[in-house]
Amino acid sequence: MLEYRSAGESHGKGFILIIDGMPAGVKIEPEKINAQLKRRQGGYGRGGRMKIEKDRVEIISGIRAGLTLGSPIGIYLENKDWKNWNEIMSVVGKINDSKKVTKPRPGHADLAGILKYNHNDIRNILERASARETAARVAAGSIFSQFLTNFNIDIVSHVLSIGNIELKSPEIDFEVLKKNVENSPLHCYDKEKEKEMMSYIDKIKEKGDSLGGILEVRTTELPVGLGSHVQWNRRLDGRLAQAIMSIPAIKGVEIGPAFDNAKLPGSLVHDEIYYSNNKGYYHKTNRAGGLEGGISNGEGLIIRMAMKPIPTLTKPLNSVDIKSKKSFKASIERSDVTAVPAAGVVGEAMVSLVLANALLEKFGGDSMEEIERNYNNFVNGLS
Ligand code: EPS
Repeated sequence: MLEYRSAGESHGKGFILIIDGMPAGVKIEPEKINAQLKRRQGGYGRGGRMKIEKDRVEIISGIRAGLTLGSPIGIYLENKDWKNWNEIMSVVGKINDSKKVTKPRPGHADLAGILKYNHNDIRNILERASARETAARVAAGSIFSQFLTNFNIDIVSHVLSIGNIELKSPEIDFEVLKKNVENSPLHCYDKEKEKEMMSYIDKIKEKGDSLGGILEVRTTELPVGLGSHVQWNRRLDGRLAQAIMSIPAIKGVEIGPAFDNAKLPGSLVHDEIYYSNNKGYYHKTNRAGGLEGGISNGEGLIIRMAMKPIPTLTKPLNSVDIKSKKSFKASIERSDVTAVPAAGVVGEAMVSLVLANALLEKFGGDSMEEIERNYNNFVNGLS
């Protein structure tokens, strides 16, 4: 089983991550990880923190001469902002009462977190709840996607809406979509709509407010047979939904056009099955989003996610101070206006994790050679 864990706080020294269960002999290029980290840091609408951070990985273990060893992969990711916080975040010493955060922000983990963990300083919750942690996920995700490349699986994300400015999910080839989205400030395939979204972000920023949106993650065609219908927790759709919903601020998930499909009769929803000698079984449509019965059906994956607006507002909302129990208006100076494009990069990482895991379950082995043998054996045996 492929496992990923991280440790780290937003303004602490940095993040450490461990990936366990990666087979030996997978080619890994650290610069590809750094390129993904850069993509996550970008995207129109990010705030001041991203000017401080320059995310790059330091690989500690598990990779030698560009290939995985089969041992745990350890990675360190520095927080450049730590130098401004090392006193407040110090491992030793005492926290001065005046430095404690006592004003919970609506929409954050602040209040539920301190009640659950019995803290009287909200910083003890917000530091780990911060979306800074998603940088570690993206670093790990790049390792998973470099593994998936060996099976011709590529992943892309793109923005379908920012606030109420929206686009249709496009009927275009994966490669065309990827090309259109590359170097686009909002990871958006339509340049005109993108301009509209950007000026909307500017307008909302002036008002001290924030925006959410809808994103889509797509993959190239997956091998048939990942996931299984036989047990609830082996269904790939359920596993993907859990992984996507674990991204901070993601509140909805949809596989294929699920919510539109729900309004239509079945005859207009289900993908008809065809066969040809060179392709084998195939579909002409992909309204199932690449999954049937919790199993990949040979088509590409299409998964959408809804992100709520970032809850750190410069515009105040009602809250209660946990020390005085008095009402106050919550406000905070530094924040992103929107992190929807960045969430897409995190979505790609989470999809990579689930797919790499499912692929290893199906074709498992300890080395790339062994997995490739198993994979080819299965794929060549399909009739
Ligand atoms: C975040 C608040 C902001 C974001 C941060 C997530 O950071 P700060 O409190 O330091 O201004 O920039 O995101 C990142 C640091 C990142 O790398 O994505 C929050 O409260 O979740």
